[in-house]
Amino acid sequence: MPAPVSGSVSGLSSGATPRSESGSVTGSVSVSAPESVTRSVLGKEPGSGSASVSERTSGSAPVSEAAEHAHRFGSVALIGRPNAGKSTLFNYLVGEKVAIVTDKPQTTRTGIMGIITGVDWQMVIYDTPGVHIPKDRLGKAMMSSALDALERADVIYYITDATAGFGSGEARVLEILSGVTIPVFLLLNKIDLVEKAGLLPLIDDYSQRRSFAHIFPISAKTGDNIPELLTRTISFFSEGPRYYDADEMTDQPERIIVAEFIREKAILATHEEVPYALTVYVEKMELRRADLMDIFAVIVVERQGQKGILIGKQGATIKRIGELARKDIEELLGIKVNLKLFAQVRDKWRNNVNNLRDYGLLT
Ligand SMILES: Nc1nc2c(ncn2[C@@H]2O[C@H](COP(=O)(O)OP(=O)(O)OP(=O)(O)O)[C@@H](O)[C@H]2O)c(=O)[nH]1
Ligand SMILES: [Mg+2]
Repeated sequence: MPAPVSGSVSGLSSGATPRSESGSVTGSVSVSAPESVTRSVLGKEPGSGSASVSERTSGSAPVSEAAEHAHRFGSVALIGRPNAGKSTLFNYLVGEKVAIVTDKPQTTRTGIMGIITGVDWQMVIYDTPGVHIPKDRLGKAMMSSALDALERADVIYYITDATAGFGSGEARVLEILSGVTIPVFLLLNKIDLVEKAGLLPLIDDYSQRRSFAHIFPISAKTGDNIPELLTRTISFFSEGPRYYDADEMTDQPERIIVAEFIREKAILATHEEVPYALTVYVEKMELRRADLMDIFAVIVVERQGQKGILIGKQGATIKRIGELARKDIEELLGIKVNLKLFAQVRDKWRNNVNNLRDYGLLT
């Protein structure tokens, strides 16, 4: 495992997307674009719920080069406060929407594995739930899955929201990272929203609190500085084979991604405590014809009142959730979808271990 190098900062010198930085890359590595492959997302057994999603329309990465170096392989874990932009960055790097993203904190509830493949490198990346103080068993499970991902990584990306200063939430993340000896990159995210001059005091502040292998101001939304981030990350990887096919994006079963897409729309359509009190599971995915799939899914809430909010006046809210989710699912699966949503009340499911297991939130 390479030792952390003393911190240096990329991408503050020019207004445009910076080119790769000079000098301090460890070893020699060529970074090439993730291979762009298009094929059916359904894989071998449509609707089985166990096939990996495998369509890729990536365009986010640097220019292709011939493979001149030994192939490298490594893994990266994302960590950070809720809402910092971990899932946005994860999707950007994977090149497709796999993780759901909302403006509400604690959106991600489990670890999500993604695969990024270049000509002579491959990276496994783990999205994680945001670091927070757990209030229930779900929160505890979320924090465990965040910590688990750190154990499996060669490099850690600590993502912070550059529009916010250092606070107690960030202190909690640094506490978690205090025992970590693998390289930690600090990513100051959302720089599309801040003046670059404002980043310098922030970088100074963070650098005094911990030593980072590297600091990158980035935008997970626009991709600013992400090619440079990839180059530097791969320079920390060891020689290793390609473990996954170039067109694999994740090991998440389709059934789980479908449930997550529905949850995203349900979170966005509801307010106050409802987004946190809901979860989604897919009951059935069944091909009716080669080009049409029936999907039956259940949105679980904790109380009758929440069910009323979820359904809305004359069913308007759940109908809207279904329409929006269907579009994303059709894009994911590449076929037409008939989506049927049901609402169910399960009292205190967030504190019930059996419920959490049933909903795939606890292993
Ligand atoms: N402008 C801007 N918005 C961003 C950027 N990255 C993320 N966001 C927004 O920030 C919000 C939170 O993004 P997520 O990716 O869900 O954050 P997260 O860290 O995964 O959050 P949790 O899953 O709750 O831990 C969403 O509204 C994103 O659109 C960025 O680089 N620029
Ligand atoms: Mg997330």
